[in-house]
Amino acid sequence: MSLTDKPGIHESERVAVKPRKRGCLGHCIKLWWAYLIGFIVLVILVVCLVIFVGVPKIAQSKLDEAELTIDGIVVTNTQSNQLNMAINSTIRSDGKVHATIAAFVGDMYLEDAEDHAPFARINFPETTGDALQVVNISQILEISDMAAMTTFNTWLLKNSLLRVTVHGDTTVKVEGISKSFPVTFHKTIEMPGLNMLSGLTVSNSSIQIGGDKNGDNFFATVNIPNTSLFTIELGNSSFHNYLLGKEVGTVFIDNLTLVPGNDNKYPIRAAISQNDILDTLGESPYCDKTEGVLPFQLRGKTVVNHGQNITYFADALASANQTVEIDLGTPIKALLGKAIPCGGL
Ligand SMILES: *[C@@H]1O[C@H](CO)[C@@H](O)[C@H](O)[C@H]1NC(C)=O
Ligand SMILES: *[C@@H]1O[C@H](CO)[C@@H](O)[C@H](O)[C@H]1NC(C)=O
Ligand SMILES: *[C@@H]1O[C@H](CO)[C@@H](O)[C@H](O)[C@H]1NC(C)=O
Ligand SMILES: *[C@@H]1O[C@H](CO)[C@@H](O)[C@H](O)[C@H]1NC(C)=O
Ligand SMILES: *[C@@H]1O[C@H](CO)[C@@H](O)[C@H](O)[C@H]1NC(C)=O
Ligand SMILES: *[C@@H]1O[C@H](CO)[C@@H](O)[C@H](O)[C@H]1NC(C)=O
Ligand SMILES: *[C@@H]1O[C@H](CO)[C@@H](O)[C@H](O)[C@H]1NC(C)=O
Ligand SMILES: CC(=O)N[C@H]1CO[C@H](CO)[C@@H](O)[C@@H]1O
Repeated sequence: MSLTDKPGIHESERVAVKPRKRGCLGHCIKLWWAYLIGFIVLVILVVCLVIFVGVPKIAQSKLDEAELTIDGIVVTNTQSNQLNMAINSTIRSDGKVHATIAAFVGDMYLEDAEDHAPFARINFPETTGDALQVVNISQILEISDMAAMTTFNTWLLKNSLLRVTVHGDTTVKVEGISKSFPVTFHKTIEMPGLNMLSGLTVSNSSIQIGGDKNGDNFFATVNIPNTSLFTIELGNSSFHNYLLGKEVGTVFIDNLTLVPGNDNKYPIRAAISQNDILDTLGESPYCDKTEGVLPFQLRGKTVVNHGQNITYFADALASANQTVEIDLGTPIKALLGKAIPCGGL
C-alpha cells in the first residue's frame, strides 16, 4: 500500500506543479510593472553606486596620478613674521576626466622631517582636469610655525635635494554630475636645495690697514651659486668668520637676494683681526704652499631686512659652517710690496 501510495503522491505532486508553472507565467506577465520597477530600482542603485562610490574613487585616483612640478619659488618682502611667497607650478594629468577641483588650502611640509609640521599654508586656486595646467600663486604668508619655517630653510640650505609634500582637502566636481565629492590633494615633490652653497667663491680681495669709517678692513667680491629653484630676499646679512677654529671677525653682505643660477655676485666687507691674519700668513703651509690663500669658515650671524630681524634665515645660516678659501696673499703683497715670509715679518 505504502509502495503504491508514494508514486501516487509523486504523481499528484507532478500534477500539482504543472498548473502552478502555467499560473506563474501568467503572473509574470500580469506583474510586468513590478519587474520593471525592480529593474529601475536596480539601475538607480547601480548608477548611485557608480556616482557616489565609483566617481569619487576615480576622481581621487586621477588626482593621485596627476603630477605637480614646481617651476620656481620667489620669496620676497621678508619680514620677521611674514613674507611674500610666489610659486609657479604645473599640474599634468591625462586630461580624460572633465572635472573642477575647488580652491583649497595646501599645507607644505618636509616629507622627511618626522613631525610633518607645515611651514607654509598655500592658497591653491580652483583648477580643472586639463592635461596641462599652469598654477601660479602669489600670496602673503604669515609664519605661524617659526620652528617649522626655520627647519625648512635649514634643510633647503644644507641639502642638494629635498622632498616637500603639499597636502590639502578639497572637493571635485565632475562634469555632468551636480554633486561635489571630497578628495585629498597629496603630492610629494622633489626639489633641489642650496647644497650648502657649495662652490661659493671670494675673489678680488683688498685690505685697508686701519679700516674705513665703519671699521671694515677687508673688501672682496663673493659669488654664491644657487642650485635651488628659489629666489630669496634675505637683506643685510652678516656671518661669523673663523680662521683655523678661531673667530677672527664678521663678514657683511648687504642687500642680499639669491636668485637661481650662478649670477649671485655681491660685494662683501669685513672687520677682521689683522694680527690673526698676519700671524697665520706667516705659518706654513700659508706662507709657502698656498701662497697666502687662507681657509676661512663662514657661519650665519644676523639677517636684517629693512630693520626687521629675519630669524628664520639667520638661524638656518647659523646652523652650519661654509668653508671658503680667500686669497689674502695677493692684497698683502700689494700693500707691503712683498709676501709675508714663513716665520712672519
Ligand atoms: C612666474 O613666471 C613669471 C613669468 O615668467 C615670472 O615673471 C615670475 O617671476 C615667476 N614666478 C616664480 C615664482 O617663479
Ligand atoms: C606662470 O609661470 C610660468 C613659468 O613657470 C610662466 O611661463 C607664465 O607666464 C606664468 N603666468 C603668469 C600669469 O604669471
Ligand atoms: C673688485 O673690488 C672693487 C672694490 O673693492 C670693486 O669696485 C670692483 O667692482 C670689484 N671687481 C669685481 C670684478 O668684482
Ligand atoms: C663652525 O666652526 C667653528 C670654528 O671652527 C666652531 O666653533 C663651530 O662649532 C662650528 N659650528 C658649526 C655649526 O659647525
Ligand atoms: C641697499 O639698498 C638700499 C635701498 O633699499 C640702498 O639705499 C643701499 O645703498 C643698498 N646698499 C648696497 C650696499 O647696495
Ligand atoms: C642695509 O644696510 C644699509 C646701511 O645700514 C641700509 O642703507 C640698507 O637699507 C639696508 N638694506 C636692507 C635691505 O635692509
Ligand atoms: C634684532 O636682533 C638683535 C639681536 O640679535 C637685537 O639687538 C635687535 O634689537 C633686534 N631688532 C629687532 C627690530 O627686533
Ligand atoms: C653652480 C650651480 O650648481 N649652479 C646651478 C644653479 O641653479 C641653476 C638652476 O637653478 C643651475 O642651472 C645651475 O647649474
